[in-house]
Amino acid sequence: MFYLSDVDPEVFGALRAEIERQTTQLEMIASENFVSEAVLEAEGSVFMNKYAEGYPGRRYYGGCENMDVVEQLAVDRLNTLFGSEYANVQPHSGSQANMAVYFATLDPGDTILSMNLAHGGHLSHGASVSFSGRFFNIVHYGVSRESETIDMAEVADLARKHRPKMIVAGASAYPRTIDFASFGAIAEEVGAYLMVDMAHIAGLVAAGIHPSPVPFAHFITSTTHKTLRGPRGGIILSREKYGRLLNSQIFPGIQGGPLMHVIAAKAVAFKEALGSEFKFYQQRIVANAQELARVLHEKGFRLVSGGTDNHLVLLDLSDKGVTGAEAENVLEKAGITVNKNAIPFDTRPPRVTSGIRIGTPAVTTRGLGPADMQEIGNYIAELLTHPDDDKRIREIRLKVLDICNRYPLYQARLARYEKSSGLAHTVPEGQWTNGGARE
Ligand code: DSN
Repeated sequence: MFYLSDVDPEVFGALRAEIERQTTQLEMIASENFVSEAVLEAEGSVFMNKYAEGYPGRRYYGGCENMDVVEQLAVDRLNTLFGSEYANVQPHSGSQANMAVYFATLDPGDTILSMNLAHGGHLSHGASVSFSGRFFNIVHYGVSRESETIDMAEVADLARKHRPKMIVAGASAYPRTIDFASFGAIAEEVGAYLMVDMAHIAGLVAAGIHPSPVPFAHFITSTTHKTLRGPRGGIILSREKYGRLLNSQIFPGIQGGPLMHVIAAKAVAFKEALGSEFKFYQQRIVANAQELARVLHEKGFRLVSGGTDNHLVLLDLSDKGVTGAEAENVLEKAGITVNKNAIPFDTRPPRVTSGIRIGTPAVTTRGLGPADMQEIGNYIAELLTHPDDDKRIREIRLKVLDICNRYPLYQARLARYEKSSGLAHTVPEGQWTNGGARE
């Protein structure tokens, strides 16, 4: 067998280091998660070798019968999961899912009304540095200064004034429930399409914990790797009547061959999401985030919007003498991984920020519950209050390691990596071997 450790020790070294990092730190980046072994197996498979341009039953290559099986499974499971009529599982990412919807429905220069990135929106919703901001005329809504929640009156006013062809709802740093029904009513009133990008909350929606956008939106996009806990990738949901348009916009419009190994992994993840445990998992994500919010609030930290309804909390550090960047750094030293994040009306630049975003999907996958959140909340508060106290940081790092040991992750994989290192090549020099693919 040609193990990675033997063929490419440098890549293997990085892989080993990464699994060690993932297993010995508390992953609290709100957009990340840990997939199951079954998802990893499907993605790291010979599905990778196949071209399958087209759609099930209508491919541009021979030999696609097994591709048709996995793609159809993914589509059917996804429609069952969200109660949608049409699903496309080929987008390589959330950004490309969004691009396909825009390109299928808008002309360059058309107006999109979407959430401001600085208030928790997303790059692909019209930021000037993204294709979306370059191709279209963007008008942004934001959150109200008082409540720090989406100001639906402002959304309605802007929609009436600018008559956008599309309204986009969805966010990447918004801790509250999004009112998709109101967005739908505003879109209908002004004759706009409504696109909901539910990437962050897709798992909560699938489990019925966040209201579904499916009854209200013309188009729904998502990634598959956040709360949904699948492989990295994108999806589009819609009504059957838009199916042909969306299919042709993904392929050949903006993509070539679908990543069939990723689609196989998506199919597996959707099956897992249809299972009875998934709802419990999503409920626990929210319970964990709310417990974390409670502890941090009790310790004197200000939470944007006062708390959370979902999987993340946004912490305002502007009165704490520590920037978002510094906070990210000190937490990382102690083994707690988060990201600096702008808070609404932030006065600091995006590379510094006054906030951090903390999410619970990955630690919940690991098995942590509200009591652990209490412990972690206390550590976060201590670290952010004493960011220069190296002794304290080291002590907390050990306590974080202890939590990680209590909730092990990818143990069988780790053991396999141990075994697979140090094997010698068995092929005579100069002989063509296909790198072992024929074994
Ligand atoms: N980059 C993702 C996030 O962290 O929220 C959104 O695509």
